[in-house]
Amino acid sequence: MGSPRRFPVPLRCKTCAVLLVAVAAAAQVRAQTPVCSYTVINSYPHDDGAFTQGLLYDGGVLFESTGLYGESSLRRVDLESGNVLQQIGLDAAYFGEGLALWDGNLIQLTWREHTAFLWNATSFASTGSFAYTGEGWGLTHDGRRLIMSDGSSNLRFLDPVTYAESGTVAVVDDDGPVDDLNELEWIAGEIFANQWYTDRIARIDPDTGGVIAWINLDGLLDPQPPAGDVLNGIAWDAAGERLFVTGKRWPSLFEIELVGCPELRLFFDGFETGGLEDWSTTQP
Ligand SMILES: [Ca+2]
Repeated sequence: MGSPRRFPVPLRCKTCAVLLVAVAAAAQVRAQTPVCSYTVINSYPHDDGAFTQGLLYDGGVLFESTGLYGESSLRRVDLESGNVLQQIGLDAAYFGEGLALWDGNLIQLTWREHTAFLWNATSFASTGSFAYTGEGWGLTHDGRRLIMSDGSSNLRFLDPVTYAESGTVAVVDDDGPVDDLNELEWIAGEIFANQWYTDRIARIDPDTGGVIAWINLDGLLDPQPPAGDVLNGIAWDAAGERLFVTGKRWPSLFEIELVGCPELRLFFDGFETGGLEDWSTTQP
């Protein structure tokens, strides 16, 4: 005599149906990644020779890292005029990339040279360097960890003192993994990331990697820049709550406000029960 079935066949089929509904519901959650827009608050001059790869705002000025071999630089820039107040060039063997400010040092990544340079943020004097594996694209920090992109759909977390990698998060939206994550900015509990060769910025939940919303910046620079001179450069004035964006060799840098977006993570009282936990079940 065979052992009795745990469930009668009809119930097992019903269980399958419930699972299918659950899968469909999860897909529905992924299909709901909001896409929001922007309005321009201010427009400022930007050096159209600056191949922007890293941008941040601190102490009333912008710091900028520019790329290309033989043209890479570190700059202090006046916001209002766009004038370059201070600049050093990188050796022609290095292609400048992401930029973050930590404990008085500017940390500047390089694209394929596996080297991050440390510069005194006041004097721009060299204060060291460290090595990492893979490519360097964007860099920011959340107050306790450096956050780095490498062109993939993963973001890496690095210890800001030892530079050891402490973890990664896979970034996904309704369409799956989000590749080509580029320049980064930590804003009110979220990671903002340019996606290379698009006019979009992803707002990423740092815990789950889920894209909270896309910001569509289509049409921000008019006329359209030449191919390759893409949107890249996000800076946040935390004190003034001002968001700045620009692009590679763009003649303008814009202060924008978001339109039709979900509230920023730390500004949203209902975050803890806001349903973002659903993302943890939809990551590949
Ligand atoms: Ca930035």
